[in-house]
Amino acid sequence: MRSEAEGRVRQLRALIEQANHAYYVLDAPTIPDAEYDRLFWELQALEAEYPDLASADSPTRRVGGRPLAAFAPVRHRVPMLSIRTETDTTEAGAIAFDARVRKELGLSELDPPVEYAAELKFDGLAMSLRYERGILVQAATRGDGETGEDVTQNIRTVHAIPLRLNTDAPPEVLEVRGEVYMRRDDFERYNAKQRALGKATLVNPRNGAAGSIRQLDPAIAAQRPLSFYCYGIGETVGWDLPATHGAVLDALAGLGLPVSAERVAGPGSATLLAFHRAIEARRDSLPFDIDGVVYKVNRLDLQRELGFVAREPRWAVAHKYPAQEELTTVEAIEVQVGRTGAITPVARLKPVFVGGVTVTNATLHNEDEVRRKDVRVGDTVIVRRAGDVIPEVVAVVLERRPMRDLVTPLNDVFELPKSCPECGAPVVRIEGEAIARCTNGLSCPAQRKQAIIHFAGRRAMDIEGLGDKLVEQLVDKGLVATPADLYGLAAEPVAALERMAEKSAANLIAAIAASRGRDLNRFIFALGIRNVGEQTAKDLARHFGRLDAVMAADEAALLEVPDVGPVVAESILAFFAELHNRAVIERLRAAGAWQDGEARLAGTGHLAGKTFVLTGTLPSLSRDRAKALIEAAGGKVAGSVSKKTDFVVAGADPGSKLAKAGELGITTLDEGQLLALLQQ
Ligand code: D41
Repeated sequence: MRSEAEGRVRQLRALIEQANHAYYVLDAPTIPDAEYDRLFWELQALEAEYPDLASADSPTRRVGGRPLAAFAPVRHRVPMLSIRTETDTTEAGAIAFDARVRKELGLSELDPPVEYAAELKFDGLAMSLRYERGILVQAATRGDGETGEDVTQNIRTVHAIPLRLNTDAPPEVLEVRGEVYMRRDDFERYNAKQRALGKATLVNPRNGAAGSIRQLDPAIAAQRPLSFYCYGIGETVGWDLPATHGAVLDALAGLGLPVSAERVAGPGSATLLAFHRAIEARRDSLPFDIDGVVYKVNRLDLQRELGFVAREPRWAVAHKYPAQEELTTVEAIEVQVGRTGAITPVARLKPVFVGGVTVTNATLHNEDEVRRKDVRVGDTVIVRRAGDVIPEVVAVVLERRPMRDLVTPLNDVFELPKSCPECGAPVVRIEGEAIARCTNGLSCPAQRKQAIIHFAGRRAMDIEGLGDKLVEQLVDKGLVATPADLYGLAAEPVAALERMAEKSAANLIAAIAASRGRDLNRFIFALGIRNVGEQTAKDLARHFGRLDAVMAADEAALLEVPDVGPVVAESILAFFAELHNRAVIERLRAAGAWQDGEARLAGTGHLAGKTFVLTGTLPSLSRDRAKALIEAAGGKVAGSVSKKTDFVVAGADPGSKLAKAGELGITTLDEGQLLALLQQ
């Protein structure tokens, strides 16, 4: 009995670790969650029944043990050095590093380029993992580099970290160094869950990772979704050291350790520069935060030759990108009125350089967010600006809240105004909606300005040179009240505006004139109908062909358009029901602002009335081509599967749409079957 159990336990551990590796390291799950749970429960039951079969490397040990009173100190047998930060954040950083390395190696211009490795600089918590004879025996934080803290219990809860190395001949000792971090999607999901439960949220992924590892209660750490990437090694005994850094990482990956694929090796500073550029361009689309890239001399013998100064190796450097989060103070909290009347609280900030620009305003999203984050005037806050996203206040640094607010806690607490700050009309917040709105529509000058700014936008009528500041003046001076007024604008009064002159006024008038005759889809988008974005505008233009047909459509006719549902249809009907809007459109028609196209109404062709949904990659047809063929035959293509769907066309790697089709009993087609149907 016992020997049978022993065999099964070994088998279960292997199966579970294999599944863990596939899921957490390779990002390619091999077994369904339910199956994983069954294996896990079976293993737990066997270990409970035969306590002598329990072992430190069992996956059941990942769920967190007893809370600790304090972490025990761990002396690193090979110190964890720090990494020098290249001060020059421009591209010159890579060139300066290469020049230093060459000088220290005594190389001249005639010598060949040094080979480098470049990798990401993960923004988390540095760790040292100690494997003895292939088993994870200890995990320690970096601490001061000499002595860290024993966080083994918490690290066992990180599923990306193998508890046992994947090899039959494990080294006596292998210390792996890397960074524990939290993926952005895991961070968002965790916070959403906490918010729903009314519990504390994490400030950012880095704090999430560091804070979780430093939790004394491993059961709490176990609930935090953490990940890990290796970037080096510490002490090794009985391990065949590869010749290069790149080969070390490859070897670690071979042992089942998570190693990022985002790394390169190659000659000279050109390799480093190219990597720096390529990653900077993709920084915001990576699934986790990085604060830079790291350059390392690839050959370990050269690393040894270069050595280190003051705990920093001469053979490595961190080249950072502009920080995406900074501290500053809130000088005021005001509200902004958007195009659709949405009232958005905005923090006016002491100017701060973040994400590559100087930021003076940050959105607070809505009333509930201000309350939840408890942002008050005078507070020190963390501001985040990533990519082209609007800067936002991430959190308040409560330790720095001015004393008066601690004594009188309600000082400067934000309250949403009851009336619109621009026009004085009542502000209402419909139940169940996060956003409060000014009820005055286009009679509100703020909404009018935003409507005109949107109308002129690059993706709408694309009127060059008509920016926010100019629109503001045009509306304030009474020169323009609606988009239609733009087409009657004379050069003279425009030239008299601030920061304008004869030439710039003439250019503006010319740009307005040049926007006449835009395609219908752009014009529909430019109208700024609520819930009608660029894609819906295109769908409407393609379906109806002429604006009059869109305006005349009733709900049933609108619902014929692919991806138009009841909410969008309602917004469109409400917009055209507004007499004011109709009057503006008539004047825009007279100005020749747009050009009607050809209607491609569903209703003709042998697939008339049939709705298709595409999912996955088809072997030969592109998505656009498949859509065009279906529409040419009179069918419609929608984005999501519903009871209205007639066919789901599925290619490789289909999404949840295929499963939904199965649930609803909808016919699925492959590419061949679709083509046959089109030919009929
Ligand atoms: O991704 C990182 N955060 C990272 C950190 C990395 N990719 N490489 C690193 N390399 C080193 C040396 C060169 C000293 C082995 C590091 C760190 N150090 C490091 N992280 C925290 C302190 C030092």
